[in-house]
Amino acid sequence: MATELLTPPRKSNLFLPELVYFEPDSLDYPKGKKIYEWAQAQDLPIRMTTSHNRITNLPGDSELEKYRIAKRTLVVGVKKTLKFEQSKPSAEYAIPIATGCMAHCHYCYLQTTLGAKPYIRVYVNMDDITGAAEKYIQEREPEITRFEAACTSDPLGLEHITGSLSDLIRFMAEQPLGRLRFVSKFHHVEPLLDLPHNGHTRVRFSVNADYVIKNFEPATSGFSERIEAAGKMARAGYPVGFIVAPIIWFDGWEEGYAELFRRLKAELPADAEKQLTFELIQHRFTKTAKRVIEQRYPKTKLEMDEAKRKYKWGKYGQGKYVYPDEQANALREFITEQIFEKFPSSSIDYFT
Ligand code: 0TT
Ligand code: SF4
Repeated sequence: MATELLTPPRKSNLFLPELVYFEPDSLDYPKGKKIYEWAQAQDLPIRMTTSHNRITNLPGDSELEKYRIAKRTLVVGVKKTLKFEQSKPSAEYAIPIATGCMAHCHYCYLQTTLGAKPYIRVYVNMDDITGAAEKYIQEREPEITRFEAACTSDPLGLEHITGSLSDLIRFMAEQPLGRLRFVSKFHHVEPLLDLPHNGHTRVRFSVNADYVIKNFEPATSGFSERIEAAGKMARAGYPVGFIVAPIIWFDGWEEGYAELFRRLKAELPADAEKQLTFELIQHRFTKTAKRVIEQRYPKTKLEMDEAKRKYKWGKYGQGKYVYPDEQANALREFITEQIFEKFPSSSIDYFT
């Protein structure tokens, strides 16, 4: 039977995996057991694996099919490394609760950062994870420490299965110097609305011009659903923001982005405007990403022409291609103006 934690997937596009793996030690934790019972109740094929690294025999006849199936495969495990990665510019640290995502955004950086492991991993040892977060908070006292929960996944899209965002929200509510943030392209916020959050969790919805959503973001929630969810979270007292990413230069981009802010203004309840923040991220790609994207989404209209871009050296690893200064400035200036015209009391956290 499904438990109170685990809402059975009923309506809309709630994610239902096609295959679920468990690492045996995950079943020593209540969350592992609950997910196991949920998978049984959903009649999903269940397999055991000693380690996610050994999942080599995923079904699929071609590389492309294997990739698509992997994105619908859930691996339930225990997070062993409790050293958190940095997460500039959005937060001090990335807090690990999941990696991988069921959506198919063509530009997604997880295609390269997760390498050959596009399946979805979720972790069940939440007490270890929040324990580590407490130590990071103490190290920075009396400064506030922010944790980003959406660096390697879209955690809201998995919440009906894991309940892990709810765990983090409750935990952070009690941390005077800890803050949580996450970003999503999904709208299933119901489980979060009644939680005690103490204003310590900022939710951001990823939004974009219609052209970008329609062409590059398959298997995500629609624009209106995301805005409605933002309104619900604002009314539940959460600080709310928007990430406009990736900002793309396309024919008609000015009208496309102007329309985005018109719709945001029209659909967002007035009370959501308090504490509103924007994060602006221009499209970028690496050479590796381009190669992978062309294999996985061969018909994509995503422009990835190195000759039209500016090369930005990476501190570690390979550099990335961003827009040349003239285009980047035009995008930044236009979008900044739109934001201050429509939401004069909001703030822009960064443009990157
Ligand atoms: O194209 C993706 C770019 O978006 C990355 O450079 C990070 C950036 N980003 C993503 C961001 O500026 N703000 C965010 O809130 C993100 C949604 C989350 C994020 C991810 C972050 O803020 N900082 C990060 O360091 N990341 C990590 O970047 C996750 C992943 O390992 C890496 C990808 O370059
Ligand atoms: Fe990647 Fe976010 Fe799209 Fe998921 S929703 S595929 S994490 S860009």
